[in-house]
Amino acid sequence: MRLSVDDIGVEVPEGATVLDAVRAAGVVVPTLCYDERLTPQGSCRVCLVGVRDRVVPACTTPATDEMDIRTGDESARDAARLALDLLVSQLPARALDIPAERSELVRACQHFGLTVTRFDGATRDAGVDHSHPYVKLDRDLCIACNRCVRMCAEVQGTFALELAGRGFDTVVVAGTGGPWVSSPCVACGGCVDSCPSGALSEPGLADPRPFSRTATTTCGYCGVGCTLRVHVRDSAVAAVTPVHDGPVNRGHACVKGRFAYAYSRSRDRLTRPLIRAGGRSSPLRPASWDEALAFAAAGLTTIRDRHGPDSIGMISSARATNEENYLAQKFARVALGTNNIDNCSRLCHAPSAVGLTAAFGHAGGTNSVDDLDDTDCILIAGANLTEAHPVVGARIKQLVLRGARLVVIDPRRIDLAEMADVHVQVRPGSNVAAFNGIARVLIDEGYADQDFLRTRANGLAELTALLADYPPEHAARLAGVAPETLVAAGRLYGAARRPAIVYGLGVTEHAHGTDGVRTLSNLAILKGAVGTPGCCGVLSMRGQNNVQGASDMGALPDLLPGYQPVTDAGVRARFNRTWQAEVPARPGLRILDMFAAAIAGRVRAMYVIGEDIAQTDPDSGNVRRALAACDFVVNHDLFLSATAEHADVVFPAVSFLEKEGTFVNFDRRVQRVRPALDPPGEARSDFDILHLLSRAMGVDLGCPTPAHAMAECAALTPTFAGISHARLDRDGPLHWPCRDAGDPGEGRLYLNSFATADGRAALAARPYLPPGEQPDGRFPYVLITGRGLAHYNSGSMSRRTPNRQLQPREVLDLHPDDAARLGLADGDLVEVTSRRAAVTYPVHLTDTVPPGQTFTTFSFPDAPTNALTSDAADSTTGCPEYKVTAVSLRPAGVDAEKQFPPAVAPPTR
Ligand SMILES: Nc1nc2c(c(=O)[nH]1)N[C@H]1C(S)=C(S)[C@@H](COP(=O)(O)OP(=O)(O)OC[C@H]3O[C@@H](n4cnc5c(=O)[nH]c(N)nc54)[C@H](O)[C@@H]3O)O[C@H]1N2
Ligand SMILES: Nc1nc2c(c(=O)[nH]1)N[C@H]1C(S)=C(S)[C@@H](COP(=O)(O)OP(=O)(O)OC[C@H]3O[C@@H](n4cnc5c(=O)[nH]c(N)nc54)[C@H](O)[C@@H]3O)O[C@H]1N2
Ligand code: SF4
Ligand code: SF4
Ligand code: FES
Ligand SMILES: [Mo]
Repeated sequence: MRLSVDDIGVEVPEGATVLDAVRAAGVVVPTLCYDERLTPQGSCRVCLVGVRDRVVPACTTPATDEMDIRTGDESARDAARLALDLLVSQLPARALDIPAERSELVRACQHFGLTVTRFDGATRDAGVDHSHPYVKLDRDLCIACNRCVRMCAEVQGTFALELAGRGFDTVVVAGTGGPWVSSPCVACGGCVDSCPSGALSEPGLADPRPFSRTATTTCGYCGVGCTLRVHVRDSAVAAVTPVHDGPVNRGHACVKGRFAYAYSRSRDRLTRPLIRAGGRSSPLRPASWDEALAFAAAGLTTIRDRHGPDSIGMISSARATNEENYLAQKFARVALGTNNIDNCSRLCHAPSAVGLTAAFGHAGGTNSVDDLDDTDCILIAGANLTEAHPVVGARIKQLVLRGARLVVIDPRRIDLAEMADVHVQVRPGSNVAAFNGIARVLIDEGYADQDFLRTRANGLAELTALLADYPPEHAARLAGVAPETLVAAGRLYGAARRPAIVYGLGVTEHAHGTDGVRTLSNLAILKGAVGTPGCCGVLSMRGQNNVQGASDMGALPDLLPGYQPVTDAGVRARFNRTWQAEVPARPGLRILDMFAAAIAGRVRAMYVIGEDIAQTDPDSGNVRRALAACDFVVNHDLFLSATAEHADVVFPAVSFLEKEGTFVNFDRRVQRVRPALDPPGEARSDFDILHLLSRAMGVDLGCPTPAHAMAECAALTPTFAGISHARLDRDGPLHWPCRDAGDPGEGRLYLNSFATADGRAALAARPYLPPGEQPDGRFPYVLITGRGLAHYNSGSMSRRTPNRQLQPREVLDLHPDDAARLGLADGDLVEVTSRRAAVTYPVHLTDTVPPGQTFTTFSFPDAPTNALTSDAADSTTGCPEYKVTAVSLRPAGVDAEKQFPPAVAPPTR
């Protein structure tokens, strides 16, 4: 459509509003009840404009071809000014003290030349609610625009808010009206971000002083990869706000990315290198960089020269950038001369990398998250999205509210199970049986896309033969569910036009995790729901901010950057030429194998970057034995982690807030990371530390800056060849594969052919096999471990923030029937014993876990969950079976408050 705004000609798409046209023309019309993330409400009347002889609200009026819009129309302006004047007249004067860039209300007043409130003093005196650590309410500033309510409903899907009262007294209320902190609010910050008047605010925004710096970056917590703006004042983060056109988050965020930044200036951040120079029993002491580097270089060089390069095991960080991971694997292969390099992907989505590659060709999800917009049915397996990937969880809620069907396959009644059409409450470790049962339904009931199977897939005959053993009754019995439930799940997925599969660790962290990924992928292949126009494919919910990237960059024992095999002489030759070195041909050790080799004396040194293996890796007693068996341990971290306590050298690393580079999110999007803060003390980036250490060992790794490292990686890796910092800065995030500078990158993969050897998708015939660890008479319960909303993995960051007020301590979820049997009341202490250790937790009674199962996380060192977990691992990839641990429970009879005092976050500097 072509139309004009104050005589400026503009072109707007079909469906645009008058406001869209006004903004396209670059003309300012104030708005108060409007937010581009929400359905327009048209209630405040501040956006009135003239169209011919009428006065219309710009935000709700559709634009039409050749429309002549007049923003200066006198009657429109007068009416808008009056509406605003009335609103403002009810507010206390402090409403206008907020800096204009932080208040749409103040900007609107400036626009109309309103300087003081007319009825100053005639306020409601309704008071404040400061009960929540992050979301602060000043009721007197509420203008009842309803944006917070709509934000909570239409974007977050939590429905925590409503407007209560009448007329002058209308004000937002959380939950049933008690303190905000005890409402269902999940602290996504959406309402605060939308509030135009400052009624809803947050600690960092309450201070009227300007920010000294604002950086646009990518969240460093989870793999969703939200685009955030980090605002700095007094050399610390003052606030973080979501970028409204962030490609993944679209103006949304969660309690971690949005608010949990205080760790960055926590007093116990490491600010100087530490060394243990007097032998392993001496304490760690601060050292200069020169001394620590020389000490680390000598330690590693001695072991390499005495016991050979393969006597060193290196773990690179899925929290660090691509460029740092690129450099870390180059360090292992060039400076140490070993392929003993792995990353945290081993503990989560290694089965996805291997399983998805075998099924489709690439080691990542098949589609972009944007494709979910078009889905009519989502099948979620083993992913607790509203807590672990909250921004995607919120999106899925909205899709379901708009009519998409939902199948949830999870032993626990997670949040999304509450809105599911079918909840398949499988027994932990029985996915393959359930997925095979659903596959059987797809074939038997005619949902399989025979044409697709004939032209684009292999393996149907073998699969059909195997599925003879999986009629729904039998599959359901193995999975511990009713046959009708499996059939219903199969029918919903089968009948959908554009079904999507979204899965997480409930599929991968099992003794047969790769089989889980393959048998789940079967469903998409049978249905022809992958690699076809409009399809939604299979999304693997990668966990850490850069766990996809750490593997993409080749921090893997058998693969160089871009999943190029180290065993391929041609590939090695290319790397050798660029690196001026000899990449070893033999694949190296995986993480769990490094521990076994250390205990056996074959690995003598470990170099661990940004992973707290002593807390988060399985069977931590075993990990500690491995660390103790090493002659030398090097670690980089932000804090003195449990692993750092075992190290001989600890280098102080900087967080994502303090460095430059890129991350790859769960849907293969390469996104920029930019520094907002200066490093604390003498802390340095992992990038710089690797360079300094290699130089101290007499090796120059080249690529002096992160941009150079990305360029070198791109030149060596066909699938990243088109990616560079310059291009990301210019064009925004890019999906890989991105093969040249003109390639826009591929969100939806395989439209022409799959990237397997023969270009066809591969169905897999995999039988159900029992978990590695089974409950028995002595250990009758199954302990599931996983995530909660407020804390993140080891907790090293989230525990050092006010998130600690939201969840002060670890708890064990237990069904009330089990609790009654054990004589336990809510909050009592229970001792959990596995075949390896015993750990005490306060119990939390909930029927989200079925009887016989319990659930906890692993974010608190004083309840070391991984002392319990087993070393059983995926037979294909070595990914630990974190999701199934056989345990016994016993009342522990100690006062929970004494054993687990509700700690507050330590002070910040
Ligand atoms: N708040 C928060 N967010 C996080 C993290 C965090 O620590 N805290 N960590 C990040 C990381 S590293 C990762 S990898 C992701 C993980 O994200 P998710 O994969 O969603 O995380 P989990 O909670 O470990 O496991 C998911 C679900 O699997 C279910 N499950 C267990 N066993 C089975 C089974 O046999 N079959 C099926 N179908 N389901 C099963 C569990 O009940 C659980 O609900 O989250 C990331 N985001
Ligand atoms: N029982 C149980 N255990 C599990 C799991 C489970 O489901 N159940 N899940 C597993 C999974 S999926 C994962 S991903 C792991 C996560 O385990 P970890 O990787 O150990 O945990 P994180 O807390 O993500 O971060 C590790 C460390 O990195 C540091 N760090 C953060 N940013 C940086 C940086 O930029 N540079 C450096 N050098 N350090 C940094 C943090 O301070 C922290 O100490 O846990 C695994 N452990
Ligand atoms: S912070 Fe998020 S969840 Fe909480 S009330 Fe606001 S919009 Fe709702
Ligand atoms: S959803 Fe993930 S990436 Fe987004 S703000 Fe939360 S933790 Fe950060
Ligand atoms: S912004 Fe248009 S009516 Fe409120
Ligand atoms: Mo993870």
